[in-house]
Amino acid sequence: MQATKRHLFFAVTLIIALLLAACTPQSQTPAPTSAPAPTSAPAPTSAPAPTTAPTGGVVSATPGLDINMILLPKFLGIAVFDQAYEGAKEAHAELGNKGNLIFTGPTAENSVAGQIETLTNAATQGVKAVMLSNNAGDQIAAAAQAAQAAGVKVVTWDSPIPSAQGESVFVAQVDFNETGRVMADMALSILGPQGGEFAILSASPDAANQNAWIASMKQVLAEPKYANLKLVDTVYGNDQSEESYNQALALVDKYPNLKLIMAPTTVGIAAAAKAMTDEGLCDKVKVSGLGLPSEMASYTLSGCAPQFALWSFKDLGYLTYYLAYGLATGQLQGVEGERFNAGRMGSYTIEKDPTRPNGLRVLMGPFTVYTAENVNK
Ligand code: RAM
Repeated sequence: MQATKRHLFFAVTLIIALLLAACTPQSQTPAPTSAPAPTSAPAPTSAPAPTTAPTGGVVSATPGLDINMILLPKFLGIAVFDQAYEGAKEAHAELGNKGNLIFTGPTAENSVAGQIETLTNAATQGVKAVMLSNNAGDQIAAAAQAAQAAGVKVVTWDSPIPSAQGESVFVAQVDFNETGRVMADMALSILGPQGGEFAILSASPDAANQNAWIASMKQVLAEPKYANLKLVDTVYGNDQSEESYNQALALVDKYPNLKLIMAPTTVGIAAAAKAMTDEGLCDKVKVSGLGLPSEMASYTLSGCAPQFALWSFKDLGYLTYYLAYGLATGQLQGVEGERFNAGRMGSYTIEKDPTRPNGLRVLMGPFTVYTAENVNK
């Protein structure tokens, strides 16, 4: 009798799940972020979701399960990671996960060791998924592999594990090769065809995302169109405001003809813009890169940082949570071609990461390029 009831229950649950799946939008294009569309050059690059729809269904994860999940940023105290946590919390509530969503991270000074430690301890703390923005390059791969072996899914977001070892899937905010082009286009647009000297102010030397973006920018710079843009140096402010501020000033001292600082980090770009503003250098040295509108608006309106780009970190946290929940509950296997629903963002496909030899990714997008016209919208 009990068994019959259980069968009936499962059958009804299955039918409801199938009906829900049928009603869910199947679009391959991620919903646009709330950020406004760019209103002036350079044109935004589109980072569309994969267009080849693999056969098979779209997995809509059964809500209400009970798993503990960790959202692990590079370190605590960066605004965009708090935004990602907001998105993850939204998904956590939507999915009715009875377990805990833990937002934890190391300090900036202890980022590499701290991230490795959190991964290492995850399994014994009853955690089933760690969502990692990797700040440790491949140094974290062994800990990630050990965590996976102990039953913890490791989903990266924002910054992947370069070798993909120990990583189930990477949620790519945008296509990493596009990032290089977006930055090159902003530099060209700011400096004009006559170009000039510019330098990169990056985050940490182990940050896989920044390193990949810098590499892709260098490739783009080799094209004839960008011949007058002369990259003179790459320095690191470790995603710390004061260090980035000092590095920006040191660049100006070292390169008297410097015309632009390109910072592919929200911390670095805001610090560089503040440094140029404080020193009255904005007429001589412009700032661009990847920035948070709320932190950059005054510098964009003043003309110091005429253009910068970003994506929605809230959406990134939300999408990452949906994927990690599906994997950690065994409803997704984490294989190429698998499709899943991510609530309000629609459906996504796990695909080969074209920017890393052995990785899998889910591509979010799009980029938004901000200028004086849309930075306050
Ligand atoms: C900083 C971090 C983050 C990066 C952004 C653009 O907030 O380095 O990883 O994605 O900049």
